[in-house]
Amino acid sequence: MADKASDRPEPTGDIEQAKADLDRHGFCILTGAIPAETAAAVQDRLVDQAAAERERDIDTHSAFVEPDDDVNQWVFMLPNKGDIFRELVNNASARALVGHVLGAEALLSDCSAHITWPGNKEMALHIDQWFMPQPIMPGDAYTRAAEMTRADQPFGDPEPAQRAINIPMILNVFWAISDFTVENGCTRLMPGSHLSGRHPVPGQAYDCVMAEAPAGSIVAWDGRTWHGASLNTGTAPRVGVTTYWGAPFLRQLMNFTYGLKQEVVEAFDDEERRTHGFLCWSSYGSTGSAERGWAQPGEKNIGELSVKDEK
Ligand SMILES: O=C(O)CCC(=O)C(=O)O
Repeated sequence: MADKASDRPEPTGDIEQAKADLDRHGFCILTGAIPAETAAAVQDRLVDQAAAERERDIDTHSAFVEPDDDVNQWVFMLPNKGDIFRELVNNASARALVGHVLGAEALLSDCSAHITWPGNKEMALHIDQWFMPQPIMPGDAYTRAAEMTRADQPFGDPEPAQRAINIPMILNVFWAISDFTVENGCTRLMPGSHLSGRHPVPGQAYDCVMAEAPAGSIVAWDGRTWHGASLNTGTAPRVGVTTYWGAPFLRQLMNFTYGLKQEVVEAFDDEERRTHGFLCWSSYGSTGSAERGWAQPGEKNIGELSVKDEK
């Protein structure tokens, strides 16, 4: 039997190894995905943006994953906040991992920064696709799909399930923009937990792997993998960016079609417009025609008409 402590993914520069790590362990650490200069440019933009949002008292936090923690800062909707973030979304290695786990028609669901500051609270371990209904046997009771809550889950141990489990619906391609270290609170993850079909028991300690990674790396995890940000016991902020991808029929975490600035969308090529949700998928995301086509803002869509109206 494999030694559990050593049965974990090591940082790798090899994309095929990273894909194999995702399959086996539920996460991977891919080094050198962007050059150090790009990571530094992203960091500069983010530090400035985050400081400006704090200065204006419009800084944002995540009550869902970090209740009562005003130290950690989330900078949401990054495509509106700098062209440089497109490099993370369009990155070829990131897209290869997304294609491997989710397939070619995945959508970008979120692109936001998580800056963990010294003095933060530890984020609880969780899975990203908490909303997925559990597989059932005919006649079993179930939680209604439109009434899921984060508390409404099967909690348990991270061992492989002996029953059917869900497939991955989310891939979180999380970017180490600063170096990720144990001291500054890098993401911790539980190898193999993606195959358990369970959620971590709240408050229980697990033998997680600390995903130490140099700036410019991707730490990517399957939507079923147990993970969370850790305590920053250092002196400088840890800067991470989530580019979080999902199946094309899932509602996106960020409502890009409504919230993106017009000039941002105008600068996108067709593939970027598709990944942000502007292309209708099998009639999902449609804005007037059930056929596959581009979403249109309300003022361009057919409104109330009558044959009595002038044509
Ligand atoms: O900031 C981190 O290390 C983890 C963030 C996280 O848990 C998430 O984006 O779901």
